[in-house]
Amino acid sequence: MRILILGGDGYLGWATAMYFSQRGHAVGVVDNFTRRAMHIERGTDSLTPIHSLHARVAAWREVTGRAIEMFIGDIQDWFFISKVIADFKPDAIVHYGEIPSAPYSMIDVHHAVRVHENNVNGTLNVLWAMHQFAPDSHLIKLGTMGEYGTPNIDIPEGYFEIEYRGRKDVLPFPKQAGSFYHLTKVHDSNNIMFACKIWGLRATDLNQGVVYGIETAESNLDDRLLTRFDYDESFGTALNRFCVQAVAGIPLTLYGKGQQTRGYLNILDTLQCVELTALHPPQPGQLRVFNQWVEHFSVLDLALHVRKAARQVGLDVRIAHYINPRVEAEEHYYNPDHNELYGLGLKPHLLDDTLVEQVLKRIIQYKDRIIQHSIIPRIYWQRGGTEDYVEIVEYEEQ
Ligand code: NAD
Ligand code: USQ
Repeated sequence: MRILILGGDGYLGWATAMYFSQRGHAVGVVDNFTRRAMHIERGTDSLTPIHSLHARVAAWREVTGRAIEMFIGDIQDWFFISKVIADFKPDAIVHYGEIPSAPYSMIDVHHAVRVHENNVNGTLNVLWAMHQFAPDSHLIKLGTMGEYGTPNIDIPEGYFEIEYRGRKDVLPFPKQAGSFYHLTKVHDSNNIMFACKIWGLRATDLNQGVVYGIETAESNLDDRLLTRFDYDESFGTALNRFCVQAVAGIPLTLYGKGQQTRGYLNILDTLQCVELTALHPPQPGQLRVFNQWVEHFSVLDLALHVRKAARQVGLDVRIAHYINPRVEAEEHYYNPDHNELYGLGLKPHLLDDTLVEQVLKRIIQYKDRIIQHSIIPRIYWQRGGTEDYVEIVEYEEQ
């Protein structure tokens, strides 16, 4: 297949590019390095020392003999992205090319608007370019489980049957996103659904949970091929942050009561899920929605798993409860479906099998690069936030 990866310099995008290339697909990557620029803006950096995209593509060719084509430019630039899609003629477009951070989108009006413009306008460009130049291509769009929020009922995969005032219909499940970033994904989903309906495009919205992990089989071939790994308050996700905090000797930053529950998956399973999706495209005019996660944990569960794993490598971990910098339900019902990708053949990796060898040991390798000041949360969803933690709790061994 010809696979175009938007956001191919990012955490998931670079890993995906190598994964498909290694399996013999023709791979192109698009990026404008906006993520690298945001790290400069925030004074933070990837834990892993990532090379430039050009150097990684050259190293990939040297190590495997395989080529990855690069297109450097902004997805918001219609002339750029429409030409790339017209010239590359992709069978599938894997769209990771958005700003992925909830806290970053909540800094102030400028950041909220920037994230909206980048994500919503970029995806609109991609849809129009597909309509005009690649109408048979399959859009594999990274959405998020956070589009649904935390309703007090089960969460289906995108659609549900509802009976109202004596009539029935199958409708999109209601969205209750928890940040301006998560809302961009809701807007994207609506735009994609409309484009499939009117133009007959085919698309899969992957409502992904929180990803963790560093290593993939391809990045393990050579350290020049490592993907980025973030742990700062804006771009680090919960589990990756906790693992770095464990190594840095900083009490784990649990927000609020720690009962917030989310679906999690290893980066290795992101790769599998995207591959399974690409190999099984939907019909023209169809927008499928898959919930892409493997195990769900409360944030406190996660912290306890990290503490247990850290003990195996001789680290003593403490757990701190912070006043929650976000506005979110700290205790809630959570029961989302995730059957579709399993039905296609997903063989999941589990947290306890991967935490020590594939995550903690790699972090220890790069512990001298940890930027301590980037860890404590300082972006507040509403006024009156504080960076002090409330208490350190000595939880019993499970
Ligand atoms: P990332 O920031 O590491 O990668 C995104 C890449 O897209 C970056 O390299 C960035 O420079 C590029 N990009 C952004 N806007 C662009 C534009 N306008 N033009 C060209 N390139 C652009 O993020 P990630 O963690 O790899 O996430 C990838 C996607 O998956 C995102 O859409 C994110 O919302 C989604 N997602 C991520 C997670 C997670 O836990 N990492 C979970 C669910 C969904
Ligand atoms: N949390 C803590 N301590 C921390 C960081 C986070 O307790 O130090 C809590 C948060 O309050 C939240 C939960 O952990 O309740 C998850 O937070 P996160 O930062 O790991 O995840 P989130 O902000 O939701 O965003 C991440 C990715 C985003 C993706 C989303 C999937 O950055 O791109 O869309 O995960 S999901 O959470 O399913 O919406």
